[in-house]
Amino acid sequence: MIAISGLNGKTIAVFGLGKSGMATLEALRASGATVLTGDDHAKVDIAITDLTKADWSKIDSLILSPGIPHTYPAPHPVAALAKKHGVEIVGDVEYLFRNVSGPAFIGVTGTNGKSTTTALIAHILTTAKRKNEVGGNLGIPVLSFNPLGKDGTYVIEMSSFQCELTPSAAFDVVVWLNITPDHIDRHGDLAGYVAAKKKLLRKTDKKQVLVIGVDDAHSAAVADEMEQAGEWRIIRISSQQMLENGISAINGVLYHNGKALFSIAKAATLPGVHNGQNAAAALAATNALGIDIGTIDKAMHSYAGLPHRQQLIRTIDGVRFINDSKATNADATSKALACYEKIYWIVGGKAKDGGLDGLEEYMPRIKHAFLIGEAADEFANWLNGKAPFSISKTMDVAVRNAAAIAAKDTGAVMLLSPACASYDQFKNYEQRGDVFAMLVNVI
Ligand code: UMA
Repeated sequence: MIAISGLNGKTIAVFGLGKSGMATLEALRASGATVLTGDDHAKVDIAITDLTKADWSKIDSLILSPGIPHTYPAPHPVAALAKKHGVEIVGDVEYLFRNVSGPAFIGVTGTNGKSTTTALIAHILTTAKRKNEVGGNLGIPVLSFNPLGKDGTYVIEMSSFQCELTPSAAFDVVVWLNITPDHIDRHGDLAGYVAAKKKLLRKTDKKQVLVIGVDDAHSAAVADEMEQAGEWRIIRISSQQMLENGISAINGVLYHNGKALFSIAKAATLPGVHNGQNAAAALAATNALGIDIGTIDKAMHSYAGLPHRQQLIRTIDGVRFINDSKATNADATSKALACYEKIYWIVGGKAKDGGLDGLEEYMPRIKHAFLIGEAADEFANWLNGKAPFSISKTMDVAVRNAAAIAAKDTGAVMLLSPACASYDQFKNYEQRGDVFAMLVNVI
C-alpha cells in the first residue's frame, strides 16, 4: 500500500466506494486526515456520510471514483457541491503522484488496447528483472501498489476519466495508442475526449517520452503538435505503415526505422493487427527505459494474455469458443472480427453511439449473429441484408443457440465480442465474460 502523508488536520472526502474508493480509504487511514466516505449505493460495511449534507467549508479534497461524472452530462450532486465550495476534485492516481517520487512511471492511454499494452509492458519489465507494479484502469487500484524504490517502475493504465482527475500526472513515458469515439457522454464531444487524454502530456525537465500511435488522424495530429512544441521525445508507432522514423508492426514483424527486429507471428497471445500496435507500443516504451530488444522479444513470446480479451475458453470439435467481452465498442470488436474467417458472433448489450457502424467490411465473415441485450432490435435493423442473425436476448439463449448451429463447423469460432457496454444485463464486462465462459464450460 502507498503511504500517504502530510494530511494532518485535513478533511478528505472519498466518494464512490468501489475497488478504488476502498483502496483509497485504506491508504488514507494512516495519513492523519479525517476521512468522510460516501456512495449512493454502498454495499460496504463502513460508516457512510451523506456528503450532500456535509459542511463543505471544512473539506479540503474530494477523491472521486473515476466513473462518477463531475462535468458531463451533469456533475453528480456531490461533485457539484465540491465545485461550489472551491474544493479540488481529484482521483486516486493524483494521490499516488503526490506521495511517491523515485520510481519511473509509465502511463498507458488511448481508446483500445490499453489493458493489453499495460500488462505486456509490466511483463517485459518482469522478464528484464525490473521491479514493477501494474494497475490503474486495468483493475488494481494504484494506492494498493507496493512501494518501490528508484529502481522500480509503476505501469498505469489511464482511462480518460482518470486523466481528468490527475492534475499532477508526471509520467516518464506516456503511451498513447489510438483515438476512436468513446465515452462521449462523459466528455461532451470527441475534442473533449482527446483533451482529457492530453492532460497526461506535460513539459518536464527530463523530456517526457511520448510513444504515440499514428494510424488514426486524431492521434497523428497530437504527435505532430507535440513534436512542434519541441518539449517531448516522440516515438511514433504504427501497425499499418512502415515508419522511416519509429516502430512499425507489419505482418507480424516488428521494425525500428524500417529495419526488422523480430517476429511476433508465433506469439499466441498477441494475434491480429491491433496487437501489432500494442506490441510496438510496449517495445518502444520499455526500450526507452533501457530494456534490450532480445529481452523484449523473449517476453512477448511468454506473455500470458488477459482474460476477456480474445481469451480462448474451450475448443469443441474444432470450434473455438472465444471470450472478448472487453470489446465494449465497435472499434474494439473490429479487432477481433479481423482475426477470424468463420464467425458465430454473440453481440449486443447497451449500445454505444454509432452502434455497429464501421463493421460492414467484416460481415462476410459472419456465419450467424446472435443478438443480446438492449441493442438487439437496433442491431437487427443494422444487420438486415448484411449477415444472418437471430435475436437471443440473453446470454444463455445465445450460447445455447450458437453452440447448436456452430457444432462441428471445424475452423469456426464462437465469438463473444459485444461492441456494447454491459450494464443493461451485467455488473460489468468481467461478469459478462465470466457468465459466457461458465455457459461454454457446461456445453
Ligand atoms: N457510485 C455512486 N454514484 C454514482 C455512480 C457510482 O455512488 O453516480 C458508486 C457505486 O455505487 C460504486 C462506486 O461508485 O460503489 C463505483 O464503482 P466502480 O466499480 O466503478 O469503481 P472503482 O473501483 O472506483 O473502478 C474504477 C474504474 N471504474 C470506472 O472508471 C467506471 C475501473 O475501471 C478501474 O478498474 C478501477 O477504478 C481501479 O482503478 C473499469 C472501467 O469500466 C474497468 N473503466 C472504463 C473503461 O475501461 O472504459 C473507464
